[in-house]
Amino acid sequence: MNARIVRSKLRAVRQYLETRKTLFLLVAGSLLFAAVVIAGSYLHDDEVSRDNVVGIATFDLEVNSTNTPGPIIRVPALLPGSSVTTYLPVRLKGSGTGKLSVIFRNIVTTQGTQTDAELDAEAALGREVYDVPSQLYVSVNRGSRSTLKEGLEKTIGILSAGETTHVAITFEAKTTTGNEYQGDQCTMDIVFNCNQQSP
Ligand SMILES: [Ca+2]
Ligand SMILES: [Ca+2]
Repeated sequence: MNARIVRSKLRAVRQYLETRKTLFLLVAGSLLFAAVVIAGSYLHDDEVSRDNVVGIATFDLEVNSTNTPGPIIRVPALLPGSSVTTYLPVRLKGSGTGKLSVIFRNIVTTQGTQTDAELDAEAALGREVYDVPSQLYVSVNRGSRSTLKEGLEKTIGILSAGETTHVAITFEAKTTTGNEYQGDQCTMDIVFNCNQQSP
């Protein structure tokens, strides 16, 4: 066997040994990784609660057992110095507590049918007069009186969930109302407002 052949065989042996070493290192690394993973996999357990729900509560005011109460007062001929009171149930359905108030909005005044006495009074004043709200007091649940005006708000109080309260709204024509207001009228919306209070 000549020297060239011997060197060739020795090189082949070295390559074989290098390949074995690499394989050994790969296998050893894999075994070490697996050992670490298995060592960190302690016991465990899961429980699942299904069909959970979160929604928003309802908060629904009803006046006279309806959402569309229509007119609640129709008194076209109130005498100065007299008053009229209307009573009606107001209910808060659903959840929560609310602060209830009444607001007078969209007030429209009209001259109406004019009598000779009214025409004489307006002639003496030199102008037409039909500002009816200025001649009306409003009170709620016999509370303080306020002259009716656009946006007037009267607080009623706190309503609990499911509670029904009876609200009395009183209109009173002032004793100072004169002939210039005969037959005059005003119309308005009466808004029942309920605001949720902090839980
Ligand atoms: Ca409602
Ligand atoms: Ca008038």
